[in-house]
Amino acid sequence: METEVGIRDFGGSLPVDNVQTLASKKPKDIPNRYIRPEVELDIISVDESLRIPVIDMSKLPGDTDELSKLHHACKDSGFFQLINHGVSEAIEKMKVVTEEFFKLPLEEKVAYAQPPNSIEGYGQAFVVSEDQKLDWGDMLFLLPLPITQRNMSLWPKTPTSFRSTLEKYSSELHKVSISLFMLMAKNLGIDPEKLTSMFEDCTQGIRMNYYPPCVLADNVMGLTPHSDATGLTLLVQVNDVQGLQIKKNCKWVPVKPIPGAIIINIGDVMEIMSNGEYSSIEHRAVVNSEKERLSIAAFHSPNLRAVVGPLPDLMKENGANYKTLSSEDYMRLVISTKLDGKSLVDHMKIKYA
Ligand SMILES: O=C(O)CCC(=O)C(=O)O
Repeated sequence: METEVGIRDFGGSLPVDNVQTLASKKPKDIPNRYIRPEVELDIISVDESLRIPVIDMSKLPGDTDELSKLHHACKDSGFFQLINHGVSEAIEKMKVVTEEFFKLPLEEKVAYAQPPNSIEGYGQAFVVSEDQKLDWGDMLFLLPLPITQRNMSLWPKTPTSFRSTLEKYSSELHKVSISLFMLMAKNLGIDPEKLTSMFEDCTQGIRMNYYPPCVLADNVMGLTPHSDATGLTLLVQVNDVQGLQIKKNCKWVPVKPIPGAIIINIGDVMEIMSNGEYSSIEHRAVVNSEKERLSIAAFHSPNLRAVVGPLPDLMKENGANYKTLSSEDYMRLVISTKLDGKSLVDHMKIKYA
């Protein structure tokens, strides 16, 4: 019998030290691989007008003003906060088990360590060379969808409700993503089926991020600036410590999460499929000097039978602005490339002379 290929077969990250353990020793000197001299020079915006839009899911799809607000959020901002989404219970439970998992002793967490050459499990992502700068954070990355591809040996058994909670979270967030894809298709003037068919049986990755405090918080980076390689990302901040920043007009704008909201961002795939009508946005996570920070990102990517390229209905008279790759080749490229701003989507752009 032929075995189904999944993104966990496409390679992984090089093993690196556990940052939570390093931070717990409260070192005065932070190893050079974490030090990013450029971070101190970055400009942080205090401009309130650059705040990301808020979309009320309970008003959709009926309220045409809210629908139009969603369209502009996807076009102009690339990020928005979703309120009244109807999945609060699943989110609150997921936050609890995530915090409990990262509180476990290291010996228990490493039972779920990334196997060699795999992106799934407890560890770090996108480390592709020995001299690359490292992020000040650890993560647990799992692939709950497609269900046939789940590697249950990497799903923590402690806390005891972790698995059932993640299962529910995965299906609830997937449903929210499908509702958003349908609304976006409506706003883009295309048949919703043309978009949702690629995401109904999507590849869903859930990354639980743990950023320990750092004495040199202004010189390290929790998560390197990047845009997400996915269709849509649904992010929740677990505890009350801010750290997400998005890039606008060459400045970094801190995002203040509304309690209970899901932060949604357009991924590179959605930028490519919409032929540039929607745009993915570079973002990063900074570290706090005193408090740990946790977040959970749910990435929704097209199934591996799909193609990643501009949707024919959106090419209009000007043709394609991006190349087309099989979803499988696209995912292989994503996994083998280090995070670097919008470099991946730039690579996919067709540059006309
Ligand atoms: O921690 C955050 O707020 C951002 C997380 C993120 O961008 C990611 O996991 O890709």
